[in-house]
Amino acid sequence: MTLTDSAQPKTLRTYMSTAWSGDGRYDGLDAVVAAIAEGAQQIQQKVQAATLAGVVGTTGETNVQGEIVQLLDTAASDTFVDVLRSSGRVAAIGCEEIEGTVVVGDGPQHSYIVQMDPLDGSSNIDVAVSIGSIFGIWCRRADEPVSDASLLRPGKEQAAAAYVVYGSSTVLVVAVEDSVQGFTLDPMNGQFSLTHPDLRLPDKCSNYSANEGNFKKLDGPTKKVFTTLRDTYSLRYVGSLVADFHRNLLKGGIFLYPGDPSSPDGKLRLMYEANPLGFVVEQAGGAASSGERRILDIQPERLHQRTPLIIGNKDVVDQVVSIIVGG
Ligand code: AFP
Repeated sequence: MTLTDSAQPKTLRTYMSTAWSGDGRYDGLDAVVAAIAEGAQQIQQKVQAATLAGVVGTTGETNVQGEIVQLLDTAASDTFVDVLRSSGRVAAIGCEEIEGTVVVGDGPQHSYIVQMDPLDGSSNIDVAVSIGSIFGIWCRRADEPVSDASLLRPGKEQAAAAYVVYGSSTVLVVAVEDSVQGFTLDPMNGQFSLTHPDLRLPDKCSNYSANEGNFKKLDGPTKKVFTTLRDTYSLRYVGSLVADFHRNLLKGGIFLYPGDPSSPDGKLRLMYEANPLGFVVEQAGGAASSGERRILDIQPERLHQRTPLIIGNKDVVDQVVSIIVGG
């Protein structure tokens, strides 16, 4: 079959200019998402060429989380800060790799706050496994000067969220209220086009994604969660949150990274992992919980705080939470 012009999928820019045009809620959001797409295209090229260019491996430093920094972590952080600054619409950025608030603009047009994990799953780079980037986007409060406090907003106040998975193809997923759209990068022309319109979680949960190697560290109720899931679903675990989340969004599934008695808050970060993906999953009909409360209701206290995360099909998230709460 020949692909006619009318069968060509919409580009990201065309999609945003039609779907968001004239809607005051999204004023300037297209510039922020276009910046994320531009950064993703640059990172995709760096990821593909990393081994040949000699930029795999570590910088020899640890980040604010105490984790080993990969060379590409730093490149991705610098790239996304640059493109978001150039968008002219972002006031401040919180970033996994940067301890404090990055203030990039304080004018009236700088109306968005972005929280990001520029390269998630980076320990998978050296072994050619899928990795990702994650973004939570909040509207800056009117007339508020930018400060550290501007970043400590609950996830339910997000205006939008996005993630990129750098896998066998590079896919950008963008969510705003009641809408989740997936765009695939054409590496030949650098354009993202709409390939996964109106994403909704399938009704049936097929998979669970969790680090089974942590089983012996878990408390009794959480062990019960794992054994229950094992009895019912297939295990699929990449070890890159974005890759695991994206598969579950498309196929139906639940991802969990719970706390344990030695790390009650688990491993994942609230502001730039759990909140953005929590926003995406809710717009797609799913749910995200810490086990104690809805992720998007958590009032953050620190930029880099961690949270347990249970995310995916709502019925299974609810089932897991009831086992944890029931003890
Ligand atoms: P890295 O960025 O250090 O590879 O960590 C990835 C991650 O933050 C998240 O993407 C994974 O879901 C999770 O950690 C995997 O953690 P485990 O290796 O403990 O299973």
